[in-house]
This record gives sequence, C-alpha cells and structure tokens, in this order.
Amino acid sequence: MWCSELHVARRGVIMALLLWLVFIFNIPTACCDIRQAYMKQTTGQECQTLQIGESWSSGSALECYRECAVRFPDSCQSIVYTTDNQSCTPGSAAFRPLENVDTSIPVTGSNGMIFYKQQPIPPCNTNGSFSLYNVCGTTACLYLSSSVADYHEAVSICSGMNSRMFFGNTLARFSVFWEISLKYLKDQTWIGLNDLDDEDTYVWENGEPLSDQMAQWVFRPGYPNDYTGRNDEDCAEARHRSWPGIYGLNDAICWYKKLYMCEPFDAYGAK
Ligand SMILES: [Ca+2]
Ligand SMILES: [Ca+2]
Repeated sequence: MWCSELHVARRGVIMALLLWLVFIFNIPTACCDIRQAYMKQTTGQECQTLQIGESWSSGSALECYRECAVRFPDSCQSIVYTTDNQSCTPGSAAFRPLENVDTSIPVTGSNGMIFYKQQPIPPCNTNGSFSLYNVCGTTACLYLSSSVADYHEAVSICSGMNSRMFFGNTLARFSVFWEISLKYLKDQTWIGLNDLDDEDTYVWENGEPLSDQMAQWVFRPGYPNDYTGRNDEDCAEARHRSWPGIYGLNDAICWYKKLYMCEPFDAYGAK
C-alpha cells in the first residue's frame, strides 16, 4: 500500500514538473501543425519557386503555409512570405536560382522569404557508386562519372548500373543537374536530353518531350544552334569548362566524350 501511494505521489510530481516545463519554456504540444517541421526557410539568393496562384494576405508565415495547403492540397510545395506587407504567395517545388527563369520568386535581393518543402527522398543504395544530393529540397540519387564517354556509351554504362542518364525535366531536377555538375564535375557534362530521333524535337531520357517553356529555361539563349550546320548536334551538354560562368545547355555532337551522371530507375518511379 505504502509503495503504491508513493508511486502515485511520484507520478503527480512528475506531471506537475512537466506542465511547469511546458509553461515556462512554451514547449510545443501535440496541437501544432506537424507539417511546419518539413518547411525549410531560406532566401531568394539560395532557392526560388514559381508562383502557382494569386497572392493573398496572411498574418504569419505559418498561417500563409496552412492556407496554401488548403487551397492547393497537391501542388503547394513552397510559399513566399513578405513580412512588410504580409503578402503570401503559393509556389511550386523549390529550385536553385536559374538565370533564364525570369519569372521566379522571390526576386533575388528582395526581402521576401521562401519556405519550401523537402520532396520525398528516393530509394538509394549508398553502399555502392551512388550518393544522395540535395538542392533546395529536391534529393537525387546519383552516380557521378569519373571518366568521359560519348552519349551512347554513357546511356549504356548507366543502363548497366540499373540506372538512366540523369535528366532535368522539372526546374527542381534541372537545378540539381546544373548545381551538382558545376560543383563536382566542373567539366562538360551530358544531360539525358537529345533530338536524335527527330531533328529539333528534344526529348528527355525518359521519353518525355521537352516543352517550349522548358527549352527557354534550360538552353543557353540562341541554342540549340546546330553549329556544324549538318544536323549532327543532337545531344545536350553543360559546358562548365569551355563556357565558365555562362548558364544554359548546348547541343553537341553525340560521339564527343564528356562526363555524365546516372540515376537508378527506381529512384524516379516508373516514369
Ligand atoms: Ca539536332
Ligand atoms: Ca551547339
């Protein structure tokens, strides 16, 4: 009996202590929106987004995000919140600022804050040749080549590793390609994009056509240019060594040898 009473008393003291801690330190309880934990705050210098709907006014960034999730349950992947005028703008998956994308927000240098969601992390066997790379909340499982290959060889080498040449069919994925190839490969790098089947009709390595809008965003202005005039520049590359500091893809002759990146088939689902 005595033991049991002591036990109850102890439990009471512990409960009181916990309540006091919650009160003193304002420790968040189970009430709070768990999704808040997945939002990462940064600036337009670091990450940007595309506006997916009209802006509205919100009292706080959290309120802004909650409203965004209600209005755009599937497509709200980020918000841009400006404290000065409490303006809240719903956004797409975030990406590293890309020079040709002049409609992205927040504008670099503005005081708007971007909060973005971490996108699902793909399966990745990091014991072998692949590693995970994250750019503005988009994570890719990648093998970065250490030697050069022509476009067809690169496709075949990736395929032999149960993977596919990395392709950048969304701004978030393209910014992963640009950032990672620039930072780690620092040289000419193939991306999984070509017009081998039909001149001037570019398709990503998964068979998805390159939209006119994406073409403007990913190619260097004035490209593809078929420089040789023989319709034999059919494979897209980043020219980090030959065009230092210049943004955008070039169309190149496919049998030239360049670096490349592979992504496991299962990392991008069945698409
Ligand atoms: Ca071509
Ligand atoms: Ca070219």
